[in-house]
Amino acid sequence: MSASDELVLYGYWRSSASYRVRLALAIKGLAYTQRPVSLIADGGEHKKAPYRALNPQGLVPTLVHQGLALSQSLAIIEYLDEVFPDPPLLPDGPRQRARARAVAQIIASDTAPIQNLGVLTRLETSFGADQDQKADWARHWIQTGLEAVEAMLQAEHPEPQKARFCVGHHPTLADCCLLPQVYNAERFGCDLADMPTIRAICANLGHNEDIMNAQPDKQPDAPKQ
Ligand SMILES: N[C@@H](CCC(=O)N[C@@H](CS)C(=O)NCC(=O)O)C(=O)O
Repeated sequence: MSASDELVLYGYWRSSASYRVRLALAIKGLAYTQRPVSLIADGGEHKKAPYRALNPQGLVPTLVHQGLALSQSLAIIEYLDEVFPDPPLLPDGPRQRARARAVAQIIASDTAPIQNLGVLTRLETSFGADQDQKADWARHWIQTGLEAVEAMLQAEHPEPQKARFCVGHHPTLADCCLLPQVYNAERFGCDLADMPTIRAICANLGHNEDIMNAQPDKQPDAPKQ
């Protein structure tokens, strides 16, 4: 049995952090078993003791590999890159690696956490925000984060429409973060018209069948159409 046979992903179909890890697994061609954790059913399975035993923070995703439970999507992706190095998920050289990590962190550290389910729920329960106000909040922070990413990517890609990947010549950690954030952007109705580099990269990544199969709607726990 190869090491990859023992990968188990605990995630939720619409979770952008879970989507990041699915993309990394897809790009590396790694087989894995999915164990869906509903963030909605019964107040959220992620908050219950059985899941917290695996992930004390009570957030998805968790990746279990050979008995080791790993949390935090960026840490998981870097772990996968170290244990299964081909194809790599970081570009060549320190400059490009720093760029890829910066894009990933704008999204995973400075954007997604402000618009995740827990924050939006707290806006409602503590401050009385309604659906429209919560959506407006999410849209604002996603728009702000993606505008910064677009500006960074334009520095990498002088001809935005020809951009294929965030950094370098193959999909990286940065692309694993970009696609889920754009999915969220579309969900909340952000305006991506002035983001030609992001749109070109997403369109290019969309040609890859493995990447497409990692999309939220294609997951076993997604609502049936
Ligand atoms: N920094 C974490 C974020 C994990 C996270 O926020 N997961 C969300 C789904 S994308 C979650 O579990 N939300 C449940 C909640 O907020 O109650 C990572 O990158 O893995």
